Amino acid sequence: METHFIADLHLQPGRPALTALFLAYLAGPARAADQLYILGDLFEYWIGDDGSMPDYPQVVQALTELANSGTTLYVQHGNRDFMLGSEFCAATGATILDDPVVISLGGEAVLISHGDLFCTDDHDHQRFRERYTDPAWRARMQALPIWLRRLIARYARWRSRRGHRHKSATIMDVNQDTVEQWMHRRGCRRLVHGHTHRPADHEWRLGGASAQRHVLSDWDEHRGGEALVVRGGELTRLPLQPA
Ligand SMILES: [Mn+2]
Repeated sequence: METHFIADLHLQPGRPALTALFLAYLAGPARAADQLYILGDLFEYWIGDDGSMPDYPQVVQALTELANSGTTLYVQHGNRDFMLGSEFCAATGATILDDPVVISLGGEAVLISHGDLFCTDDHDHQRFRERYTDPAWRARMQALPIWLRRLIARYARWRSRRGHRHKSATIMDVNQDTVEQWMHRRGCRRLVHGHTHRPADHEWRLGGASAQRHVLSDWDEHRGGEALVVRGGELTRLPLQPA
């Protein structure tokens, strides 16, 4: 029994070496996983299954092969690939999960999330999050012509890069009170998330007992990638080196 968690690969057509790193993982270490959870931002942007799936034939194929080999695939939306939809799921065998959601990991209730939900000090981002998590807003986006969605995605990435230059690192990290509220509300003492690109295992006292927050690493074709592997109650971080 092995469960893998990955997030923030930010795959994009212009970074073939990054895609190659992911394909090597899917054909290699991921095969040992009974479940693979992709906690958002697998793609740098996704303008809808109709517009983006043709950009990633190898990724779709490799995910399908992994699913066929017996690994159950779960995907959460990130703030970049929130338009991932039913065609992608039908093609790959993946299931899209709510964000956040509680899963059972070796009998323990664990909260999993992309993570931007907890970044409540970033008010701009929370306004954007309200929009992109609204199914009606997403449906309106999906109804736009592909060329226009492509343009909007390019503009959004430009705005995000510009925005990050003016925001402090603290504002873009999680808010501890928000984290604790969600964990309390969902009855979990362990949280796994991505988004912040600050891989770490945090342990602290929450309501008189120990609590853990595992932040997943983002991926890079030079630095490599990482999967959080849970096996027999043990958590390890598996580094994935570029070829
Ligand atoms: Mn993100």
